[in-house]
Amino acid sequence: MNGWTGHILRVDLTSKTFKKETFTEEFALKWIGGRGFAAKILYDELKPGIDPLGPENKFIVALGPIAGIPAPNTGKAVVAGKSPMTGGYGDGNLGTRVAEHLRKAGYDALIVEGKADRPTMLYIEDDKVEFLPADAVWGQGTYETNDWIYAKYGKGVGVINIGQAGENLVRYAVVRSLEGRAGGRTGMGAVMGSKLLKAVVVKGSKPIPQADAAGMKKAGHDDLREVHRIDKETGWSIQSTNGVLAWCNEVAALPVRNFRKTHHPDAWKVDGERLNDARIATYGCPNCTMRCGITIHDDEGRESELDYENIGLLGPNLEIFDLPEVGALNYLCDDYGIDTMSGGCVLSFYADAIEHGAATGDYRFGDAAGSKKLLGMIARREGEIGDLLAEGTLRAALKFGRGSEAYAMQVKGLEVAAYNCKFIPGMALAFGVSPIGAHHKESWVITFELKSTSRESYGREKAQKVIELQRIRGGLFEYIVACRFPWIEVGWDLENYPKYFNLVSGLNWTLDDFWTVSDRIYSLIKLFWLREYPQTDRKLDYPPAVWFDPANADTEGPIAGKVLEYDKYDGLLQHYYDIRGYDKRGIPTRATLERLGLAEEARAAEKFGSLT
Ligand code: PTT
Ligand code: SF4
Repeated sequence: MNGWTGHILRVDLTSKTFKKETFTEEFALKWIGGRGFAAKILYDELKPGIDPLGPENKFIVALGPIAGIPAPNTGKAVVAGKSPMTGGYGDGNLGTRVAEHLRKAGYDALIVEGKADRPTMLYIEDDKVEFLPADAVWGQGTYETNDWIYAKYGKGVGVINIGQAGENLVRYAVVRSLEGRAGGRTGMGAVMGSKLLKAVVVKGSKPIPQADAAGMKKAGHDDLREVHRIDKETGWSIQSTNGVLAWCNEVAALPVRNFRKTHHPDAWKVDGERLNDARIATYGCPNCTMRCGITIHDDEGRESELDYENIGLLGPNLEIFDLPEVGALNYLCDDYGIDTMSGGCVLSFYADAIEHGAATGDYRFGDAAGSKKLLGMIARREGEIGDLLAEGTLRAALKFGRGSEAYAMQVKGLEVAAYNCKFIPGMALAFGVSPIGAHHKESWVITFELKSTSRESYGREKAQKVIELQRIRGGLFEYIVACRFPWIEVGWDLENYPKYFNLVSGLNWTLDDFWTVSDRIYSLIKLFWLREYPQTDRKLDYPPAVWFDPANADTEGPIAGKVLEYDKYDGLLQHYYDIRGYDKRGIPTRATLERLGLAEEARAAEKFGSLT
């Protein structure tokens, strides 16, 4: 089967056994790979209601037909499982050499089941699978763990690993890869930790089956050069993702003080220009020629790699405007394996809760030293507060009470990304309907919304655009498995992706064929949620309440006096459901499911919740 190895590696940590399984062409064409494979496997194999941190959960690494093949930005892998943050489907996408090595070992996906009886490192080399003790690095951070692995196997192998946060089941622990970065902010590091799985190391040497290997090689090489040229021409990677910070500040979309404010006069101190000035090195994922990772020295002289999300949520959101201090918080998150985004939101929520009398403590906005200390306590689940904050913002708010849930900045239990949508209805919708909780990865509609439409509008065109972007970002790039930055940041033509897909598979797909797959995967994920939350209703797709609160409106600046309006947001949400073919609760109708080839999956869901 060209385009796929046709095999999945299934590993059981409890019995220390493994199986090489095959999948059919029908499965491949219906789900393509990455998020598609992961969602389908989890839907079929997980019993609803299982504990995401129990041995019944599965940890999946899933690749796509172009993953690992030299072509623009294909060094990415999807990590997935039932999310400890949300209780729904969870995944993330990280740069790692595992993408190439796992495919060269002969697999399109890895499923890890059960729980080891001691800290374990899974070592996969082509057909060989070993369960190796990882006691030597259990309790260590991701940097030391990675060094230990590189010392054993050399730097060329594929590695993913966790830090103390994953080991201690911090619900928003990430999976780390030092060739790339961090992924699975839905708590995939905690899923690994719950299985006592410290690391996965992969080395593969077989060719990846491709219909036109020579054509793909040429296209890949030419295009890598071309993407590099365009990136240099546009100058995007001079500031990389953090180029957006100054704009967010200008348009009142920056998270400041737990999203209470939308801009700050000191924001320039941590903007893209300052980040580039402080640059000491540049990092990139495998197969990337527009390397977006900028590292700086933190306030203790350590190398820390910063992106917009890390800076936005650990900087302005905490009212910390010193880059080396933000760098230190980011370094600690990376080493402990804490998601910087949820970590930043949890800290800002705690400061806000203290300020509003819902919690006690001496932590304040602007307190870099206190933030460092708290991150350590969270990673170790130390003391009552470390243990509670390790549970995430929503669970902490439910404990604090006193109305704090309204300013817990999360949707479905996952903390929001660094876009303050107090008065940005379309982007608020994008967070509301993201299938994994509030994440910008699915639909980054904010630039379209602010540059091409009226900010005031709750019109159908915004719901339509959210869906269009979801099909590309949360769809195509997550199942073909490649980084979306060449397309979104430097204008690399989307048509290139069917081109690569057709070269490796020998098929003749167009972009329209892909959109059906995207919709199918989104609908299946909705069914996953329905099974977990049979009482589900449209409120699950609402952004944080504080964005609707007139008392929280800005008192000056471009959006003074403005907040989101409930009725209008609900109307926008309804447009979204109507276009997608979902019912009033936000669940795909039976007709929609049948149209997408999900009749069987619908029958399985109906045991848990009714369909319309
Ligand atoms: C992603 C999320 C992001 S999204 C960022 S910064 W970003 C944060 N990075 C973290 C980090 O670093 N360390 C840490 N301890 N926690 C972190 N949490 C946050 O995780 C990432 C890039 C970026 S940088 C983005 S937007 C794009 N994301 C892509 C995606 O999701 N899919 C895709 N097909 N291509 C993408 N390209 C870009 O990749 P999650 P990465 Mg990450 C230090 O996975 O769970 O979605 O969290 O993947 O390898 O780090 O690359 O301004
Ligand atoms: Fe990785 Fe950045 Fe390159 Fe994307 S653009 S592959 S995130 S280095």
